[in-house]
Amino acid sequence: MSRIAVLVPGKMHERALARLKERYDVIEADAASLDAEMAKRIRGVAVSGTFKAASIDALPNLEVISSFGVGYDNVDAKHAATKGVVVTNTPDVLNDEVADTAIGLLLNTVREFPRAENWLRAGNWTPGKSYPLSRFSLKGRHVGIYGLGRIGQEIAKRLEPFKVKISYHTRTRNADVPYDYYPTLKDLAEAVDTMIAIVPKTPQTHKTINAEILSALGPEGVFVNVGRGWTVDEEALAAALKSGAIGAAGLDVFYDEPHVPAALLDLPNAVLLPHLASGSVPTRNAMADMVVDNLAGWFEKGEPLAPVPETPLKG
Ligand code: NAP
Ligand code: 8YV
Repeated sequence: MSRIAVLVPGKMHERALARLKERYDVIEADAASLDAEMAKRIRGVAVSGTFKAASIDALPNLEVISSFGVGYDNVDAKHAATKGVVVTNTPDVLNDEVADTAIGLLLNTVREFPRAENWLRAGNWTPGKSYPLSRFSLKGRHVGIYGLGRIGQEIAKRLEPFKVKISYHTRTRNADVPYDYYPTLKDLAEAVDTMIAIVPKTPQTHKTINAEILSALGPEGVFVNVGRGWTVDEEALAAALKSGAIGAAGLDVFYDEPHVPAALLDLPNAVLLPHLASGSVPTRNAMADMVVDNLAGWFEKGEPLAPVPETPLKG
C-alpha cells in the first residue's frame, strides 16, 4: 500500500521534517509546482509559513493543513473550511516560553539592560564612570494586557510576583481572572502606564495600537508587543517614541518581517527582538512534534490534537 503523501512547502523545522519522513511520502515543493497526478496524491500539508487559498485549491484531495505556530494567520483557514479541509496549529506548548520572553522584554525595555550591556562592552565602564540610572522602573506600574488568552494569562501570572497592578482588554470578559477588565482598548490605555499586546492577527486587530492609544498610554508609558506586528501602526509608534508621547517600547514582532523600519532602529528607547519569543530548542521541538502529531491524529484517528476554530472536524 502506498504511503500518504504530505506536502511541505518552504522551510520546516528539521525535527518535524524527519518525523514526517518516517511516516509519510514527503514532497518538499510548492503546491503550484506539482503536476496534476502528484497534486491529487497530496492528502496533508505541513507548513511553517504561508498557505493561501490558491494553494488549497491546487490540491483536490487535501484533508488537513498542519501549521507550525499558534498564530495561523498565514493559512487561509476560512477558505479551508469551505473546502472541508481541517487546519491545525500548535497552541499551549509555547505559552511558557512566550510569556517568559514577554517578561524579559518588559524588563529590558523598562530598565535598559541591552543598552547597559552595549555600554559595558564598548569599554565605557571605567573608574568613576557608571551607566546612567534608568529613567523607568517596573515598581508601581499598572500593566494592561491586550489579549488575555492562553499566553496573555501566563504573562499575567508571571507579573503577579512583581507586585504590579494588572488589568486587561479582550472582547469577552473572563470571569475567572482576578484582574480589572476594560471593555475597550482606549479605556485600558487610559488606565494603565504599561501595555503588553498578545492578540492574534485578525481584521479587527489591524493597527489598533495607533497614535490615539499611544497618547492615552502617556509619556511614562511603556509598550511591549509579543503578538503580531500587524496590530501596531509602526509609524505612529516611532513618532510617539521620538516625541516622548510614550516612554519606551519593546518589540518582538513587526509589521513586515524581517523588515524593521529605520525609524524604529534609530531609537534609543526601543528594544527590538527578531521574533524569537518561542525560539528555544525545547519549545520549538515541542511545536515541531505537534505539527506531526496533528497530522498523525488526523490520519490515524480522524482526530487532530488542535484543529482551529474555523475548521470543525469532519464527522
Ligand atoms: P488565544 O489563546 O487565542 O488568545 C487570544 C486573546 O486575544 C484572547 O484573549 C482574545 O479574547 C483576544 N482577542 C482576540 N481578538 C481580539 C480583539 N479584536 N480585541 C481584543 N482582544 C482580542 O491566543 P494565544 O495562544 O494566547 O496567542 C495569541 C497570539 O500571539 C497568536 O495568535 C500569535 O499571533 C501570537 N504569538 C506570537 C509569538 C511570538 O513568537 N512573538 C508566539 C506565540 C504567539 P477575545 O476573543 O475575548 O477578544
Ligand atoms: C513562531 C509564533 O515564531 O506561534 C506563533 O504564532 O509567532 C511563533 O511561535 C512562528 O510560528 C514560527 O514560524
